[in-house]
Amino acid sequence: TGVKGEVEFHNVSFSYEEDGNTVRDVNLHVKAGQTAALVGPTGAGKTTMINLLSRFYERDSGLILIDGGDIANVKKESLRKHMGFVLQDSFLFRGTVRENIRYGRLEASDDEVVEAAKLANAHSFIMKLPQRYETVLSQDGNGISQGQKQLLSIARAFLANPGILILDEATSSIDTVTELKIQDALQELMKGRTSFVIAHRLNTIQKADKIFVLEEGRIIEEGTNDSLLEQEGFYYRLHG
Ligand code: DUT
Ligand code: MG
Repeated sequence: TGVKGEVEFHNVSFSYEEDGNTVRDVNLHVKAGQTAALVGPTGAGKTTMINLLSRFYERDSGLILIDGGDIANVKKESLRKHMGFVLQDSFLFRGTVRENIRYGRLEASDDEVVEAAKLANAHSFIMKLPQRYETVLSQDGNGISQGQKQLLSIARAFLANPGILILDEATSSIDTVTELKIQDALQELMKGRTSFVIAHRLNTIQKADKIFVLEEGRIIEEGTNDSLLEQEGFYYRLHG
């Protein structure tokens, strides 16, 4: 995959506008292969942290390191090649299912696309589409459900085989069967990769190696589910 996936933030601050800080002096360390959960109220800065790690925005100060190297010294395209994104609004484009899974990775064979779709639990629904892998999707994925869109973005991530995964868990309701397929595929996808999960499901949060609790751009607590519950702080009041 190219990177081991150790991630560090050192005194990182950022704001979208001149005034106010959206992310304030954040420090975090996630070892290669670990799962980090970002939790906290709306507007706390969870998505912004991910935006900074993937350089959709540039930090104002501090350091962000991957495997000890400053991400500011890496081309954005090379940086994102090592990252897989499974987001709430998975980004589909107008094109066939196959093209959407391949996502510009022209070297991937048709067999590899199908293999990735199978790993993502997406193959069976794809085979029921009118033209199967050749079915043309519109940008908003007409004719397929929210959950199926997520399965496609998981297939894309399997094919890309990134060292670092970014997951933004759905808050919208997805039918139980698809939800189980998503959970099962994600568990497999996360194996051996550093994962940052903007977590809403209690189950995901509890299983994380490290939970970071954000409030108003700061990390106010961090630890495992057990250690945070013991602390009886903010996390305890949210989830205890
Ligand atoms: N913000 C902006 N401009 C943007 C995005 C966000 O000013 O383009 C502000 C809104 C909020 C703060 O930054 O006050 C943090 O937003 P973020 O989206 O990071 O919060 P979140 O923790 O991801 O919230 P949610 O749980 O609602 O997704
Ligand atoms: Mg967000």
